[in-house]
Amino acid sequence: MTVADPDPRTEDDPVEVVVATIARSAVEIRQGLVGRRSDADQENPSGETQVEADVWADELLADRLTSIDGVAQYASEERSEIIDCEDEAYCVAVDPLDGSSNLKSNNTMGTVFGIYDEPLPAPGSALVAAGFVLYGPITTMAYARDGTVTKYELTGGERSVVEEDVTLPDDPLVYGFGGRVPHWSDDFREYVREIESNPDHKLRYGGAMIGDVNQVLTYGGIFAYPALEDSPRGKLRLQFEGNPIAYVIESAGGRSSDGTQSILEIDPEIVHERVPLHVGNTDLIERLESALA
Ligand code: FBP
Repeated sequence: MTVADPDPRTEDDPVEVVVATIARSAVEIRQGLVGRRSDADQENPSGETQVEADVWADELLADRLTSIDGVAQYASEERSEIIDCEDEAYCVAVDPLDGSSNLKSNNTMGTVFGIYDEPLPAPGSALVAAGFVLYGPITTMAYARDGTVTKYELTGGERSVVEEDVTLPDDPLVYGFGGRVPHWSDDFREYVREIESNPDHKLRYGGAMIGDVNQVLTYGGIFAYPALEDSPRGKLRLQFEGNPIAYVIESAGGRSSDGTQSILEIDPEIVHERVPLHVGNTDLIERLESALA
């Protein structure tokens, strides 16, 4: 089935207009990566060096999303300030290019989005929809709303449904864990050994959360960027990465955790705060929480 993305001028559900706008923009973002692989000589609010494509994709999404009726705020991992719009209703948080350090080596990356019905920073319980675009051999989108996840292929102006009611396979296959191994806690290292010792499990780690999470969504398993000794809150950002990914995985029947509770239950204090992120099949996350307790 192919869905013609709604025309923002006629569609009256702002959430669907936001998603359609991201779907359409993603195809352009992918094309615009060519020639924008160099460092931008500036840092994002988390202190990471931006590449030209990070800055460009953020500006493109900011322009388009803030002009949608019903969008109250735009926040991005790539800018310090939230953009306030005159409208009320939905607040959109994006990571315009997740995993952009993979651009140099031409590996997978993504765009992540969360649509909240509360001002940012907001808890994951305020999400009304979330999803991500994966720039792989094919550009795909996983989109969660109302407790269901749909996967699409994006070709520009159209979304072709490849799978409806996506759920995590029951038998977990893949695992991927970020951060330097010497900086993992002893308890986390022990848990990883247990996961690795299961002959049914395979390591799949690509250095871009979206690529790694999409493998978990496809094959079952676990992805984590845990708390580290030199960074107790891990690396990933709650508003832009943690909450949207937790929302997608929980909508697909899996679980998320910061080590003790669902990511979606965390009350944020600041827009750019980090969170230790663990997502995947329910039994693997439950075992993780016992291992870290
Ligand atoms: P960016 O959004 O700045 O690209 O950072 C997020 C990310 O690239 C994740 O996609 C990935 O899981 C992680 O950082 C890898 O980080 P590192 O290579 O520094 O461990």
